[in-house]
Amino acid sequence: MERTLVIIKPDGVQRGLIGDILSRLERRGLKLVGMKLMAISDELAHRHYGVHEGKPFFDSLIRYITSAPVVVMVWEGPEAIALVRRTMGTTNPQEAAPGTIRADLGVDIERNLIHGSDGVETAQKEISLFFAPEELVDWERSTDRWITR
Ligand code: IDP
Ligand code: MG
Repeated sequence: MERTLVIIKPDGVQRGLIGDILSRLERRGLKLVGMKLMAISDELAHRHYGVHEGKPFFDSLIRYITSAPVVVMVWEGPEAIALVRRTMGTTNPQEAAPGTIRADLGVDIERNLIHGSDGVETAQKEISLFFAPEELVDWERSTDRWITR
């Protein structure tokens, strides 16, 4: 079982797409174990996107992610990290496969709606950046046995 950090970025919130994006992950069968609406501070943005520091799009990325509220979530499931990334689609919506969130809802690489952790270590690091342990809920879902065996 894996956990992954997902962020509905400012464009997703502003465009009223929280429900659509959430619904795709929920219907897929992933389990929501943490969620909040928040503003990302400049400091938190730098820590979250530190790996991209020095790249030409970095300043613009920081301005974008701090420009308006976001919804941060932790989703749990088998292979949750890769599964979320495939449901998101590739970084550039123009190249993303139809049916993915980024392709269906976006057209611009700097307005690509959603973040998902890219590996087990980054997922753990990102989850702890955004959530205190007591904000995550361990719960049994009555439909679990109809989703996994
Ligand atoms: P990911 O979000 O698909 O994991 P990353 O390479 O981790 O993609 O980049 C983080 C974010 O930075 C992207 O989601 C996108 O918003 C932005 N970004 C990445 N590459 C570019 C680029 O070449 N031009 C402009 N923005 C970019
Ligand atoms: Mg990334």
